[in-house]
Amino acid sequence: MKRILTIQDISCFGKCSLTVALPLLSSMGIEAVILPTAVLSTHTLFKGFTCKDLSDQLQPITDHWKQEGITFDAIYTGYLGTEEEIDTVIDIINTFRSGETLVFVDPAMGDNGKLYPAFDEHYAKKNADLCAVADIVDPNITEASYLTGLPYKESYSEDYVREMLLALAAIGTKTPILTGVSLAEGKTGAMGYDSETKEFFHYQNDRIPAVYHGTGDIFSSVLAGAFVLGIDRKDALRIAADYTALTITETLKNPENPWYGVDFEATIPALVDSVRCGKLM
Ligand code: PXL
Repeated sequence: MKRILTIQDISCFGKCSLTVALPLLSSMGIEAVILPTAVLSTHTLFKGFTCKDLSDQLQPITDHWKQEGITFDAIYTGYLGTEEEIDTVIDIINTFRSGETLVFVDPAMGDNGKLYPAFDEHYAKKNADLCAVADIVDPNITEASYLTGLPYKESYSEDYVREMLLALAAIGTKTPILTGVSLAEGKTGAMGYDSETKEFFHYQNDRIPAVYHGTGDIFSSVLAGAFVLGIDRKDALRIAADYTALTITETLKNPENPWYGVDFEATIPALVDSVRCGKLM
């Protein structure tokens, strides 16, 4: 069985980060080892959330794993609270990385042209240091523009997407994947660039006119899982994008839908089928 270490916060209520990554990776038949960077009462869209920073626990926990000889097929990082935490995570990656370890970084820090309130440009620069050591990164256009210094655009051509991917590769990432990319009217998806073979690849599905919190974490968890399972990159993009779209469609069926996340639990059987039998969703 493949084993993945995922490093992100745990928001006790509200569906994102570890409460999404853990069930999805397990459903894909992957052992998910978690390293919680902070415990929050809810995710940060709630007013008055509590947050207990666990940065000082990261080193002792991983030191113990090292002593035990524990190894990982992949390391997948998500939302990280501070610049110091990013430095610690880079150290952890360097400690556990072997020739075969896949390092997947979701540089979660903003959307719609803006950084999340907790972050500034200095933090974004530090996140670029983390992306530099990654095999795969999957920023959205906002995050990619902060990482590369290229302008953020809401309407763009395929050339802009390619330029952004080349700039991400120039930071040091082997295979950058830009998410939330629309290459045709009514479509959305992702485009990637393999800096070793110099090939671009992409997948688009129909845009669903609804926005839910935590869908980026769903996409990243499934994509990281698909890559560690050795699924071909185009199929990995398709599985992650179609599954994310399916969770949104499912949530839209519920008139009482909770605004804090999607009903991804209801669609886990489709994810299992898709990974195990290659079935399309
Ligand atoms: O979905 C990314 C994320 C993760 N963790 C926390 C968040 C967010 C986005 O807002 O608030 C605590």
